[in-house]
Amino acid sequence: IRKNDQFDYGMYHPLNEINRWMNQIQRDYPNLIQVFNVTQSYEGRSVKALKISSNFQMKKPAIFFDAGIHAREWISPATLIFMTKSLVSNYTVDPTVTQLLDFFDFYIVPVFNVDGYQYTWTFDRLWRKTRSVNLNSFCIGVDANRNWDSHFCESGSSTDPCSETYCGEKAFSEREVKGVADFLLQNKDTIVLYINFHSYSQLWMSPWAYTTEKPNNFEIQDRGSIEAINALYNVFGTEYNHGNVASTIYVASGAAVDWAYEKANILFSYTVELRNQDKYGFLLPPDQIIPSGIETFEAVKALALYVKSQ
Ligand code: ING
Ligand code: ZN
Repeated sequence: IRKNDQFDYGMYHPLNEINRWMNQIQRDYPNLIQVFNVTQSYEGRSVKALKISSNFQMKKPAIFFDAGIHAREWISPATLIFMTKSLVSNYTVDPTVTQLLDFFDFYIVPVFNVDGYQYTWTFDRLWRKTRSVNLNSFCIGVDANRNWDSHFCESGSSTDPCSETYCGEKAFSEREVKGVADFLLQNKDTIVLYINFHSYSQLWMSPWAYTTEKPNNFEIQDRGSIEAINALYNVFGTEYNHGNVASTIYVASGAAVDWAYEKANILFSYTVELRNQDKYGFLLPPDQIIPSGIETFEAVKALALYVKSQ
């Protein structure tokens, strides 16, 4: 049997190839994967997700991962794609994966900002925002990680449509953001762990982003980050830092990680900055995709086990 072997996990792929991969891996693992549309983008593309479950009849606690909320951060979709394959191909093979898949359902959105991602392949490799047209401005796009309805457009975000951190006309002005947020709310009673993947800087972070004050649950959340980065370090010695977003990187409001914790009641809400520290920035060479996938998968497994034990 051919098992999805035409997809090269060690390369970056344009959106049409990623969508084709989703359909292919669903066909290869029909008992473990269902592909569905979360929402439509501004330009009318589907924002697709995979549900990974060892039993689609059961309603289990769920884990939600998204990548590519910022278009240029190519290592995030690539890492999530690799981790998806690792999850399904290790079910009944690796006891930890088996245990996790029998306990949790996984929802995975490999490319959140589909219009922006496509644009980075065709016109501007360093595009970050969505591709929506702004009123009263020639500048395009909104920062999809400043557009959430949690301390919307307070500090660390801009009201200037030409800024890279433009928050948008109003919270959830962006269809992609609204669509993912609605999905999280619809599954509020099951989702226990949320991870929003970015690059770069090698950081594993928890709320808050909007203030340097720490939430009540900071200790229990940060312990999860420590579990994750220790497991990650043990693979190739890659060093990650951890902490609350605002103290670890900078203050930013209207972010996914804050909204998931505050409004969707997901206690274990994280945002991760993947490889590398600063040598390549967003232009991480493709030979780092598989190492990033392997180490991040170990981190995610350790974090999921920690969440399961809480
Ligand atoms: N960094 C993130 C950004 O949106 C971040 C950092 C994460 C801020 C989570 C707030 C919440 O600016 C990158 N590289 O995009
Ligand atoms: Zn980002």
